[in-house]
Amino acid sequence: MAIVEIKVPDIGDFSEVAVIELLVKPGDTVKAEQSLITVESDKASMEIPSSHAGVVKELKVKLGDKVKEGSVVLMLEAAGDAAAPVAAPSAPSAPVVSAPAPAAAAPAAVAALASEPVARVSSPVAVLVHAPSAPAGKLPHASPSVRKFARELGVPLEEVKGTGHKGRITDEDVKNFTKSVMNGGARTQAMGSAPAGGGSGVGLDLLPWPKVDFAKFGEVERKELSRIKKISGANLHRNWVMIPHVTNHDNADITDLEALRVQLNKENEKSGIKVTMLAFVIKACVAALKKFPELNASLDGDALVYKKYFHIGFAADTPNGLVVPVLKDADKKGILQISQDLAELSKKARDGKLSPAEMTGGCFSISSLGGIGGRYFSPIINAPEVAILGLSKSFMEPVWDGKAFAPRLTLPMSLSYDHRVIDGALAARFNAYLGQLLGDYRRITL
Ligand code: CAO
Repeated sequence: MAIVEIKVPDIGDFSEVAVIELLVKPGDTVKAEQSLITVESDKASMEIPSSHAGVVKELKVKLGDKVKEGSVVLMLEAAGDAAAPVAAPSAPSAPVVSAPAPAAAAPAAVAALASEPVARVSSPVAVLVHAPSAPAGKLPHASPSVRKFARELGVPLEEVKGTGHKGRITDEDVKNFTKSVMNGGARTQAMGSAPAGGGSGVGLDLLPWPKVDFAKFGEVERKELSRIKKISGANLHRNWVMIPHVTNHDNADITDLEALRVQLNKENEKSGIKVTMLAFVIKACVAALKKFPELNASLDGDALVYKKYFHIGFAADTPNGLVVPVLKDADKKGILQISQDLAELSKKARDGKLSPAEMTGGCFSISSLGGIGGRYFSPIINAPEVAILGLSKSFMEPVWDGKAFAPRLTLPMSLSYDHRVIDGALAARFNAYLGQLLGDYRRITL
């Protein structure tokens, strides 16, 4: 058994942050990746996970302390092979960044839906979501672990009175709220929800999740979801429930572009940079976003915030689950630079080495399953973005050119959009324009 120092990992852009919560105490047994403390900057709060499993010997920080990368959080008697971190290397370099959902995520139109427990997933995390640049406003003041706890119980945090420092909501406040509801407290009235089957249109009145003892029917094995899956699942759930999604499918004729791609890769063989279709699509999307700026925007209450920058997120499939690295300033980069950035970010994603800064700030996302297969799908929008483009595997099809059928390479594109912001006609125009650009890449210069 060896004593190891557990330090604050790379926390991205945050230089000094305050410790606002101690999640463990001396004597506690912790697992690798378990959260130890919560720190908070003016923009977001983060839980700092343990790089090792073991028993907490001594805390080296107290509430209110300022810490930065490298600060010692605690001394741990490490279990097993003491020197080596048990956790996947992802944990220290990518702490969970949690922040109150920006107001954009809950405009008035969905207030009723948002007041349902299922839609109360209010702690976006770095894995998928931007750290909000807008001030938190009237959003509840609570740490990620309290938010998680409230989420598990279906407690609406904005109705809980915080008794902690500066009105911060504590675990105890959430428990007390739950008790008061169990005892017939005011929540049902406060939420205006009708009794089951009452048909007020406010509640979802869903049946409870089926509880099945699967082992009764055959052999089973139970495995915890990965940390990334848990985090991205909560975000996907919120986005799916709160955003009225519509998906518009279209095709792009990429016959000529594919020939250019193959040619480029031949010419650049020695450089080691491989160009995939995704790089061309990112560049074309930037041009389409410039032409249709509503897709490069976010909802903020009753207003739209138009972004003048072009940071494009792309879904990356990793052994631990889905993450969305963000390729910054795609408008200022050429195809080769974009390809290089894509390769670097994808590798970091697979190795669990993305920093929070590399996963935040996106304006529009692309989910490409083109390297795998399938034909059209409905990607879920990455809030607070308002649209996401899904790409499937290109295929050859006979296309009538006015005189005869010609074999053309076709890229299936699926644009999911937030119907509160984007009308069907606009989405169709966006896709058609994108198709034109991909069909004749020279148009991108126009
Ligand atoms: N049609 C046909 N082939 C395609 C293609 C397409 N649309 N897109 C890529 N390919 C090919 C590439 O050219 C490459 O071919 P070679 O091996 O012959 O060179 C191969 O497929 C693999 O490409 P890639 O996946 O390595 O590279 P990429 O730039 O296309 O994608 C990345 C990078 C990170 C997006 C991808 O690896 C990935 O993780 N995709 C999964 C995303 C995902 O899970 N989305 C679902 C999220 S839920 O909405």
